[in-house]
Amino acid sequence: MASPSSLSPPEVPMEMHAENRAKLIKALRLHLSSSSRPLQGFVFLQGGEEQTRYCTDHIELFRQESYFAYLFGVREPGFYGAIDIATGKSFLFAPRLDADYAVWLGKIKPLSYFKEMYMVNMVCYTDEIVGVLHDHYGGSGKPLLFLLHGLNTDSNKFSKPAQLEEMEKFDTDLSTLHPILIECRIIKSDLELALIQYANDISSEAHVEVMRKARVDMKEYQLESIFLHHIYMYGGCRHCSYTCICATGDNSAVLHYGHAAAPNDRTLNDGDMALLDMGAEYHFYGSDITCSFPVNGNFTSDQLLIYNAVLKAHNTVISMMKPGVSWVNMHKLAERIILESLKIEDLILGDVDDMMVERLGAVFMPHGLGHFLGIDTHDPGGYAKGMERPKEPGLKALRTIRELQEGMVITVEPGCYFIDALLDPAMQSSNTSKFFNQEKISRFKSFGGVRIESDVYVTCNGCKNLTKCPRETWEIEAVMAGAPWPLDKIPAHTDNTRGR
Ligand SMILES: [Mn+2]
Repeated sequence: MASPSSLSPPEVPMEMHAENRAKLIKALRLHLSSSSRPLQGFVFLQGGEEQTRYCTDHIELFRQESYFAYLFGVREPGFYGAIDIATGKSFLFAPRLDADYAVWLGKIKPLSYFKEMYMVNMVCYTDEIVGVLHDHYGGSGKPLLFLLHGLNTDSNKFSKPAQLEEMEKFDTDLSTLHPILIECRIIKSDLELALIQYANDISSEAHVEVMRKARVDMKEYQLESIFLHHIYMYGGCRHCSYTCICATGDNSAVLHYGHAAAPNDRTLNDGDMALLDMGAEYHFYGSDITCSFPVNGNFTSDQLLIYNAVLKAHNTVISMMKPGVSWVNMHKLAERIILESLKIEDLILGDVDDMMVERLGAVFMPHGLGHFLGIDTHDPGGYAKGMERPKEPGLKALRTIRELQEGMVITVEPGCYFIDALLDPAMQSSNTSKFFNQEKISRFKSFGGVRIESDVYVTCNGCKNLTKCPRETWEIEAVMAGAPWPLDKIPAHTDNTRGR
């Protein structure tokens, strides 16, 4: 039987993490020399800890902390890692497991296993950290540890610096490492890009599978289930980058639908739009893809109108992306294209420049155009120190305001939604009520929304879309009617059995 997938999980390139470490040390040394500081000390990170479900002994499936994953690729919990700034030498510190581990959780691996697996210079136990780092320190006095402390501008939470009982035996620097490590993570290497591409490939294929199998009267969670099965069964992806958003009907106007209190449990109705935002993660690197389509397989004229407005914004932005382009301008461009399309169809009235001044775009697209993607779905670094978040509606939701640079991976995800909580006040406000064709808009009250989201890599003179889903409405209708994807791929069996 032919596999429903053309893919198989690629080998994990551990040398990628050695490259990541080398990149960090190079940048850190450059920074230290430029501020006339000695090239000594250790980058010192604590990996993630296993968590239990509240007070129980139910252990949640562990996923490594992202900065630790970036530098060391370690999948086990309870590790520490260090990199010697003077020599570039890398160290891992493994927890000493008790004999019971071997009974319940499997053979206890020797340190040599981790040394080989993770391609580091030395592996010791966590209770040896103080001794090992003191032995290897070339400077005088206490060894200096560069710890990770800084703000995540998406969550507003701080990364937790490594903790150690005997931290008083070291000098610590809490401010240098974080901004430098973030700059490293923003620009992807070829090996990182290959993993993000794979996560995109398997997720794109899974989205197509969902389109093919979606039927009226199914439940939203069945669409989620088809996706999860495909990425795991054929892609080896045990984790998603984020909780699946499988919204249909008016749920598709709920931007982060799918959470525990809205668990993808609605029945699909004839005439609904579906908005499916789902992405697989493979060896820590993720994808973030949204497809929107009519659940019955055929677009109505209203659905065509909204979908094509969003698609035009998506395609135009991608056609403009290259190094040096301002992301704020791309966001405004997407807003303008959506507003122009709504105006052509008389949903809104008046001058689009005036609408832009009043920030009308944010009524239909309250979120930002896109965000960095990598080990985290919202990869860090959107705002470096000193970059100020815009205050205007819509723009304040931007997760980055940087100019594009070669090597960035960023999502392009314009959307157009009919959200009562935004539309009602805008239609009553003295500044914006004049723009709305109340009668036409009311027809879209329970429409929900459309989002089209692709993951895009910025090249030296343009960009490359890593996502390979059907996007044109006729492509979606063809795939939902059973056509192969890509459309020009003729299945082998049609060659001989359908002779003409
Ligand atoms: Mn996204």
